[in-house]
Amino acid sequence: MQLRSLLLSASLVSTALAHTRIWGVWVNEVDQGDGRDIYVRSPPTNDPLKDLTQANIACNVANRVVPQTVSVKAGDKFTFEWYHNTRADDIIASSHKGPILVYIAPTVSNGTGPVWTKLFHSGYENGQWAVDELLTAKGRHFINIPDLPPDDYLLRAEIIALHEADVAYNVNPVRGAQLYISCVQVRITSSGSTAPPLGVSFPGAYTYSTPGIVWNLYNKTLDMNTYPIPGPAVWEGAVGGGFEQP
Ligand SMILES: *[C@@H]1O[C@H](CO)[C@@H](O)[C@H](O)[C@H]1NC(C)=O
Ligand SMILES: *[C@@H]1O[C@H](CO)[C@@H](O)[C@H](O)[C@H]1NC(C)=O
Ligand SMILES: [Cu+2]
Repeated sequence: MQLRSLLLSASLVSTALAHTRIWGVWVNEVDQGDGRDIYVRSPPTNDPLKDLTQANIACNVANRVVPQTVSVKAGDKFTFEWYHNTRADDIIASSHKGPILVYIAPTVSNGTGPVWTKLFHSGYENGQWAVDELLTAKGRHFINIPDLPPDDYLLRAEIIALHEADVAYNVNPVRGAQLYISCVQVRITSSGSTAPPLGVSFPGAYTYSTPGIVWNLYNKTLDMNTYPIPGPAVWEGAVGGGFEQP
């Protein structure tokens, strides 16, 4: 939420700053503990990114090696847990509706180059945005780990909040889609043989004219069911995901 909107609507002040980042993860329903700066390349604040051309669109502004990795194997249920200020709080302002996406890249790439493969995305389904489902699930969404070769990987979880996305950031830098991104260091220990295909680059995968980066949530004649989730199709080697009801 930006200052101009705050001034226009004081009633929104209490939720306007309910921004988000990842607290930690669960593997097969087992809590892996506080991951912040431990196995999550945690951004220093929960502020969104809006400039799609910056290197930090890959793994946010603090993309640096953290000391631990989370061990997983093919088929594991891997759950991301988001938070606002403290664990299990209000997660993200309910106004911040939009899709949720998960990508993977080899850690050795540091997220640079055409290395990102999409494993999951959810936009608008059954009258709900992915962010609505995330809130119902108390900040949790999951993927199943695909059968990839053993290696260290970065899992990039992303929320694209559309509440000011009726115009692109490069046209009006006060508004634009808000991207919340956290990368988690994992190590796949199972012995798959299918490497993820060459993927997309961040920055690069999204531009200001990519369908779904500009979208007017408040346009009553626009069918939300036609919302195009940004980025490539989900890779056919991906094995699903969703929102974990607590
Ligand atoms: C990793 O990428 C980030 C940009 O996302 C950059 O700031 C950082 O220096 C890179 N680290 C290494 C080790 O290349
Ligand atoms: C609302 O959506 C309709 C249908 O896509 C479109 O024709 C119209 O221009 C949109 N209006 C605004 C204000 O974005
Ligand atoms: Cu906001």
